[in-house]
Amino acid sequence: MKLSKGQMGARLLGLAEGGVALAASGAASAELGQPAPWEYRLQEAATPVMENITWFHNFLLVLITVITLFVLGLLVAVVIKFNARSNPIPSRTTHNTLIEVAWTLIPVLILVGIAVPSFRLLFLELDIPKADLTIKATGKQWYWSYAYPDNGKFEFDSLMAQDKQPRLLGVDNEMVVPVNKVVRVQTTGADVIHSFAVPAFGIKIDAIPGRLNETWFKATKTGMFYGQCSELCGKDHAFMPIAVRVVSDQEFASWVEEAKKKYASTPGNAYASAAGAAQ
Ligand SMILES: [Cu+2]
Repeated sequence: MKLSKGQMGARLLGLAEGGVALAASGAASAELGQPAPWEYRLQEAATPVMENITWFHNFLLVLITVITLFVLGLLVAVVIKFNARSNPIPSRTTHNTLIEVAWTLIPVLILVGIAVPSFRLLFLELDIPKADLTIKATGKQWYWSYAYPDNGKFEFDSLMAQDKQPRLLGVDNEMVVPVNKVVRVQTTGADVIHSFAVPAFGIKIDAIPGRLNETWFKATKTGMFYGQCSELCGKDHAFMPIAVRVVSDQEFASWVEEAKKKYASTPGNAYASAAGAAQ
């Protein structure tokens, strides 16, 4: 197929417009706490940690873009100005103290500039503030179990629900937490290594058999937030979603009352029955 210049231009313009429209609609249809079609950015932050991660990501993106363009500019200048044709008699300079000090010091300063916010973020993630409640998430082949030791010591299983939306992320029993409260999440694995990850909260932590890991989040928005096991843990690895419902304090309190009754008699609820026996 042969295209005239005008047709070609129109086609390219059309493609560009389509791209812009796609990007705009992608941003518009992006729902809080879950992936969106054609999404290329991080999910919208729902915790202070994720806000920090997003800021750091954007900061680094700007920095590496500027550095890459600068290096590209230098390369282009060298290619154009110093090739054999335009520069037949090359300079014999081998030393320039000012430039050598500059190209040592400036990268060091850039790295320090990256290290400061990087360590601040690391400490924010690892220093768990005084927790309002603790939830223990146990990874199993291939679903999650959530225990609430501070709220009546019940435990329940959370399995992917085929009939629920979003597809492959909906579960039968969601983890429920109160908004604006520090939730400490302890993770372990019952069989193999799993990993507890919720993108909008900025958390991802391994769930390892025989070991208790912990992380935390403080959701500042209510709604549904979805994640996934992020460790290759067997054939149904892709089908053990994590769904967290963030609700108000009153809603959480009434959910706890309901959950205590609903899950008290769950057969095989080893955690609750062991806790009951110990009392
Ligand atoms: Cu897993």
